[in-house]
Amino acid sequence: MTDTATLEALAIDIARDAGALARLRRDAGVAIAATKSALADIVTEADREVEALIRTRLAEARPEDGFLGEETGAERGTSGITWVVDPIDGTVNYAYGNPSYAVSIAAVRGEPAPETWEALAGAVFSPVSGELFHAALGGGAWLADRRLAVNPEVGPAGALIGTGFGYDPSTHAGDLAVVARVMPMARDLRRAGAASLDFAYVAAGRLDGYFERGLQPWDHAAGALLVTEAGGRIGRSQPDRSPRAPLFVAASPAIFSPLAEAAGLA
Ligand code: LIP
Repeated sequence: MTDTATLEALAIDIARDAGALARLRRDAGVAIAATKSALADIVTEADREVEALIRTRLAEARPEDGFLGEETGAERGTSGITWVVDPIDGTVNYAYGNPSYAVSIAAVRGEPAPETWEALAGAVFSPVSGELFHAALGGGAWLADRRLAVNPEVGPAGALIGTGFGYDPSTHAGDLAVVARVMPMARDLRRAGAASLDFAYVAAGRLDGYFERGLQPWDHAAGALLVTEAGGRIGRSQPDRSPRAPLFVAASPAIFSPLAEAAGLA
């Protein structure tokens, strides 16, 4: 039985190397390789190269584990553990040269389905800032060697809340309607463009809460563990209760319930 600290250390080690490659390729100039679900949903050659590095290193270290990556899809393993990977989260930022992007690597136990898996360890590495957020189940959430905790309370000016919008333009009106419902509790909004960093910032107390509809498993696998290990709460709409893409809410206990209600978390 692999302990979670071993998985966390592997995620940290590979995230650092993957992030170094991503930054190297960014500095050399980025080529858009293709569009995916919508014109705005792009993949760069670096996304593919970085995921290949991560996949190779994981296969060398733990050949019996499964893999679920944004760019190369799923491969089942035999160990009961699956690695859920976003090689460059914040791809549009990356393509524009905006520093808000991250490598997100998580190890989960059970079926590779967000509704049922148990996150065991994760690392979110921001190559430009050099910040590496990491967590292991039961081991706390950390920024390097500093223990993280969500904000215990919201200030009198209101909550600082992160959000995001999907690539499909037809979803934007609905997203903006939710923003209008959330604004009365907010001092301001932030839109980082990389979900894994939004989750990490909630865990670090840099945001009081975050919500977004339409995240993919690799966007949230590591970040959600950071939040819960930092004392925060995670809510996810149930797919059987809405045909729409799942809604995620991550927040300190101080505002989770009002944010989840305003965001429409059934
Ligand atoms: C992105 C998320 C972001 C969301 C974007 C996109 P990607 O992931 O991190 O929060 O708003 O639409 O899904 O595509 O850069 O890996």
